[in-house]
Amino acid sequence: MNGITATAAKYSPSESLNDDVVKAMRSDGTLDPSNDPRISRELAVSLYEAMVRIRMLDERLVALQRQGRIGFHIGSYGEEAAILGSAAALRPNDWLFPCYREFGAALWRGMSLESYLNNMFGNANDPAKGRQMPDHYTCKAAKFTSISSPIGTQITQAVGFAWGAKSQKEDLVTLTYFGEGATSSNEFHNGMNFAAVFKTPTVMFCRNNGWAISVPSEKQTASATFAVKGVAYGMPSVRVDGNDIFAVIKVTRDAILRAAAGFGPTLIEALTYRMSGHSTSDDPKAYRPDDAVVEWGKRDPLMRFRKHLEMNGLWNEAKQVELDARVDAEIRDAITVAEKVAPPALETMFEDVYESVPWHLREQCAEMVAGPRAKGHGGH
Ligand SMILES: Cc1ncc(C[n+]2csc(CCOP(=O)(O)OP(=O)(O)O)c2C)c(N)n1
Repeated sequence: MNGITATAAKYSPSESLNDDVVKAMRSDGTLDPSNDPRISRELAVSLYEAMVRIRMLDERLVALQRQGRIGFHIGSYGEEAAILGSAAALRPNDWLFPCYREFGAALWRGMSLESYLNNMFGNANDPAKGRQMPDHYTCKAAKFTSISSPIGTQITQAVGFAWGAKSQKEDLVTLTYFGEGATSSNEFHNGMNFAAVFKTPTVMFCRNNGWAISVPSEKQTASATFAVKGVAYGMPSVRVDGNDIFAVIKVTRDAILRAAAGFGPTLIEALTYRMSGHSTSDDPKAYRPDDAVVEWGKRDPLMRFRKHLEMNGLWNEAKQVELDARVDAEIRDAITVAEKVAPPALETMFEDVYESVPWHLREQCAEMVAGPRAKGHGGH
């Protein structure tokens, strides 16, 4: 799928952790040979294009929310390299157990833009049938499970799924995303302990984006780093520059191959930054000074990636202008289509739970469909 090859490495938890942060991109446009994932030029350009696409989607979806056309958006502005780099390292059979910021990974794995936007509008074609908030998409074909809003629950799901696959001798690895705030959850402890004890083929991908809504990462833990937590559970742990897509691919690929070879889980702490608010329901100006945002803006993953491609003759201004226009049109067209689709019919609310709907729910459904709430609602 991605032209990535490497051999699996076995290393002990304590050996794995040092204060170094894995980086690949150098200011002269070259890659550090020891951390170079050696991906093809085509893959690098596709990843850059995907990064631009999700950045533009983020901007557009925030605007749609502000215009009252969708109810909510939770984005990945600033965290695109961590998300796309890790998704690009997966093999086709591997599964993703997401948090809620990784729509870029779902799109990269094959979820269509149309399907994503159907969920954002909660329309009749939404795979979640409009029963979830926006940004609670799912795509089985992309091996991308549905979003877990309760913090950390996807971690135990990923571990259980991997354990099941291991017992059935299936060649697959699960990768689960979570923020550094989720390392304070019970699910993190349960998942980490079980994964390490049973050596499940799981990659624990922590996006340390500096914030858990308004709680800064330095107040989240008394540990020196988030990666060090993995050592206590007995698994190799690595810190990576989360805004360096090449380094992210390298460490994630190593962890996947290690897991697939039967050596168990790895914890990855990707150092990145949440450049916008937690979601469209949040105003970070209430708790965060602008200086850090300005500082991290200088390490913007998209800008760094573009610069690297330009220095290697793979990108230029004309290509950028063409890409911006193409992606803008693609997003606009897809929004126009998704917005026109009617909401799910009200009675669909009663589907998918009972094989035969009990009498009292049938009665409630009939009452609702005949009642005033149905007026003007799609499908009635
Ligand atoms: C069990 C639970 N408690 C609280 C919340 C409310 N909540 C939603 S997101 C969030 C912060 C999560 O921060 P982090 O894990 O660092 O992820 P990030 O949003 O930064 O990507 C909280 C507390 C929740 N969704 N679930």
